[in-house]
Amino acid sequence: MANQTVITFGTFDVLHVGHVRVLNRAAEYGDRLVVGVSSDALNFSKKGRNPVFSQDERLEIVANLHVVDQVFVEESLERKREYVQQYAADVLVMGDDWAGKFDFLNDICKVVYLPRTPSVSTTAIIEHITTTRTPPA
Ligand code: C2G
Repeated sequence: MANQTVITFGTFDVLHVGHVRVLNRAAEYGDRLVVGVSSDALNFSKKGRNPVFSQDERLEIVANLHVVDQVFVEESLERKREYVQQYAADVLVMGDDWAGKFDFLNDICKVVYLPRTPSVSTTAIIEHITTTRTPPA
């Protein structure tokens, strides 16, 4: 089918290769990729800490990836149905850490879970930087 819109969601804080790969693979499911980037408040409620990069910075970074056509702020996990309808998405793609969580949207779009890239996470990068940096003299 032509003109398929794909939607995906994430925080995309401290952008790394796992993020880039899931976005590249998501884009292959359609012709247009829309990305919901978690707000700072949503991120805090999910992870109990503020992201390293603010939501405006994360939106700007993700919007500048060549596979991404449009970005918006994801304010709440509970609003997935509304976002899928608002952006007329035909396919919802998520990493498989969310496997099964969005199957209830199968009535309005195809739901696809992709395997996560192993051994890379924003949390591990923050941990690495925190524990290996040399304190200023
Ligand atoms: N991801 C991946 N491999 C990794 C790390 C992340 O494939 N090693 C994928 C995740 O599965 C997700 C996307 O990259 O599909 C964004 O990951 P996060 O920024 O960690 O997003 P998250 O905080 O899980 O927010 O409504 C859903 C949420 O907004 C998802």
